[in-house]
Amino acid sequence: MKFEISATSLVLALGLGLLLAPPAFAGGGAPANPGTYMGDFNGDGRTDVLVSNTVSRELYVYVTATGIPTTVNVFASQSALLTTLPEGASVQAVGDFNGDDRADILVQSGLNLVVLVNDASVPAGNPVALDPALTGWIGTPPAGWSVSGVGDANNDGLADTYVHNTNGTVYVYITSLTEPDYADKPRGSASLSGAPIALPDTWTVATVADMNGDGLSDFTGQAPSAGGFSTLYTFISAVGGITVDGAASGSPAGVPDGYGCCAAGLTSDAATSSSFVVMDESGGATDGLLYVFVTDATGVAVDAGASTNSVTLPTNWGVEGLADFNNDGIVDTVAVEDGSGSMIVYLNSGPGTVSATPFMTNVPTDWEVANFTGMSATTPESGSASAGTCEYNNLFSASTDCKEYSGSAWTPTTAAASCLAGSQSADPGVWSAASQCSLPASLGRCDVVFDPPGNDYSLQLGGDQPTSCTPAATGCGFITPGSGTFTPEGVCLP
Ligand SMILES: [Ca+2]
Ligand SMILES: [Ca+2]
Ligand SMILES: [Ca+2]
Ligand SMILES: [Ca+2]
Repeated sequence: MKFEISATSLVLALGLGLLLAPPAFAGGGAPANPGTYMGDFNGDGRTDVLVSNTVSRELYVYVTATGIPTTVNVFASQSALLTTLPEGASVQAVGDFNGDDRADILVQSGLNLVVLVNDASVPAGNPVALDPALTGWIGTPPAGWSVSGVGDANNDGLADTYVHNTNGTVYVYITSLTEPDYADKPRGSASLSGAPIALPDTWTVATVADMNGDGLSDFTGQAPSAGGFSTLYTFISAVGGITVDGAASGSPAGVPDGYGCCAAGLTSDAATSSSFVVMDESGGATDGLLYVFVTDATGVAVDAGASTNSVTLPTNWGVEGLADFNNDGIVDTVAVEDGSGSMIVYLNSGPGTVSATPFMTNVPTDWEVANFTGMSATTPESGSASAGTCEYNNLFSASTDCKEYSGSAWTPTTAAASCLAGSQSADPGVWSAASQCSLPASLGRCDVVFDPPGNDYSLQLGGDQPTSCTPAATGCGFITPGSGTFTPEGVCLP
């Protein structure tokens, strides 16, 4: 990985000052996090819904029927159980990673980001299925990084993966189908991927979507509340998808406190830029209200005249996301009732206009619409916090290595002491409070998990040794008192 941040984008992120006035909403309290993973799993243009069993970890797809609105709105004959995830694995996103117009599933297992590929050879009308021969691997972000969303950052028809870390750095894995050993399988490209920006570390990534309609996905950052509202800033992608067009970027609006943010999509026939939708989660007088910020053609400024209230959901109902269920080019609103599992789609014909509300299905007990995307006022982080890093001369491998102290038992004090003490195989190191190693051209990473856990750490191996990965992998296995798990894909790509 490269972590080069352009000077322009940094200035842009840190120089924010011009904020639009927040909309006049009452609000307060912490927003909930409704959201869903949805996509077109059978390639008919209608969005289908991925659900997961929270106990058995099975993944199931409800394929949306033609003829909405009617009384039966799920194709039972095409809906199917796709797979059972390993323990600890979770769905992170849905997108078309191999360009066959069928949705694929991004899963995180350990630190690995794996793509389960939808089988495009399934004949029309048959149950959707996965093609295990095409399973891909996007990359292995270090602990502390989490998936922000997916979009097509470089407009090549393949979904790309946005991740961010607790320091605010955003990184985009550009998907390739031509990487060595991964022909036809989705794989993060070392040469095409990169970091478009470092947000201020108190910001979150609110949404990933093509906001200005140029085919390149963009992302919107959200500031913490400034008292009453929090600022959004939309970073418009430049060609290639891993740099920001600073002149085209801007702040569309502020989100009132108590509102969940944001789901994005096209909300009218005439629209070329994406709108974004926020939801009142405050428990106050307008609880459940959806408000649609319609953007102008730039995608980064709100068209105040076109922005409007949408539906107000009943108590106990939550928005699961926005997607086009009837293939008319306008996103519809999916809502699910807590407890009953009843799923309804509000078929939208404009930003504030609902033309029908067909019932989709009942999601059974123990099943939920798979994982999270869509609205959030705060972006959840994964991985254990790092107590700091140590760069040192590894006497075993004769290389400059870096160690991240990542376990729960480390404190900055104990980790610094460990670093400065060195060991039988290392000279005393140079301690840093930074949470991430930043060696260039690493050979890979060694994750060491102790039993009982606590003093875990990760090593970035071979910072300046132009040798192969093999000795680094061997060195990983020598680490005592346990053994490490070597991956050639750590903080840096080879
Ligand atoms: Ca479909
Ligand atoms: Ca696909
Ligand atoms: Ca792409
Ligand atoms: Ca764009």
